[in-house]
Amino acid sequence: MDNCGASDGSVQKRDVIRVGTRKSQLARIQTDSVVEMLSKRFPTARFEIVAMATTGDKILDTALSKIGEKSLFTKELENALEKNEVDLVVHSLKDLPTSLPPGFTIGAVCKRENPYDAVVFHPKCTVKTLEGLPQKCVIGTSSLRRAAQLKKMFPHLEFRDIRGNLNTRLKKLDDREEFSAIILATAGLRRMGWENRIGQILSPDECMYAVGQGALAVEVRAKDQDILSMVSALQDPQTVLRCIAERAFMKRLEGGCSVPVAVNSVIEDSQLYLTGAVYSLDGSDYLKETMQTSICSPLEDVEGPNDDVQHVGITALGVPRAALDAAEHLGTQLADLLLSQGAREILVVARQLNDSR
Ligand code: DPM
Repeated sequence: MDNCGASDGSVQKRDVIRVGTRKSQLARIQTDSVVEMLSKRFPTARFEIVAMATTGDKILDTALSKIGEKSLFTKELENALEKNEVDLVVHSLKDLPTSLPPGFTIGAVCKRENPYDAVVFHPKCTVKTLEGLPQKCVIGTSSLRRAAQLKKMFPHLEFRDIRGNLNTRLKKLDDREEFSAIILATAGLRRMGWENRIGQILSPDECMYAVGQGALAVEVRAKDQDILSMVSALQDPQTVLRCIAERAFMKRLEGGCSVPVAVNSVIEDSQLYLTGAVYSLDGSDYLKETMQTSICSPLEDVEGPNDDVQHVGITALGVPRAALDAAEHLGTQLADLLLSQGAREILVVARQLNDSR
């Protein structure tokens, strides 16, 4: 008799668990890795992957920051979730808005990869640091966040939009003489198996990362207790606390992928540290602060289980409620501090300038 594996009998009742994904190669790789982790923990469950093209995949010629739509990569997948065509969907957390539509939740945030940005140089480029590149070299990025920080740090360089999925961008870099280098997330490059193309990983002093960068999120129907409890096996408590703080910061600032907002978070000795910043488009004007909170929870979690509680769209079963609350509060407080120093004005101007480009 096959009696090995999953302790969760309820999930076993479904013959197949359907997993939705975007069609890009990176999305497929990310989804495969989540399915592999789930299969290890639930060896008798059967998974089927359903791939779909989203609006974000279809509009390849416009910079992300110019397409106001927040749910660019998520809407089609959420429709499929809602209609029970799929049971869970894998996303890069950084592509998920800080508020999900009602009925959905992020049931797991997996252990974070390296969240920092990396520089990929043109094959003919012998210099392997941004600092060392000659005057006026052109760097490709469509991220306002990356461009703002790097313009401030490396004023001798020029920055230009580059769009398309990772494969397209790398090809645009290699096949043309237009760009000396492009900036991409280290996590994405590693997952694609292109780590050998990384010339330099940017430190947080040079370029802080985007909210949620480097972490995979599993989106589910908020009421689907069986699937919620299954995916919660993938939850990484430290990653989830850091990402809740980061998302709360973004939410209070009313940011999105169309504003230059950056973060850096660290957990050390039960303290969660969050650094957050907002920039003008050219990086000349900016505000940056760090705050911390204790995430050491009392032994008894007075508030009881958190099945029904979301923190910035995340349901973190198994993580102490007090720590989740503290993380969310940290992000909100840090945003309030920056808002009191004039962050809204910086973001309003950045948004207007970007819209009129
Ligand atoms: C978001 C941004 C970018 C992606 C904006 C930003 C980069 C866009 C660009 C919100 N989503 O980072 O400031 O460079 O024009 C994206 C990537 C990954 C998830 C690729 C990348 C992979 C890494 C991860 C696109 N979304 O950033 O190089 O899982 O975090």
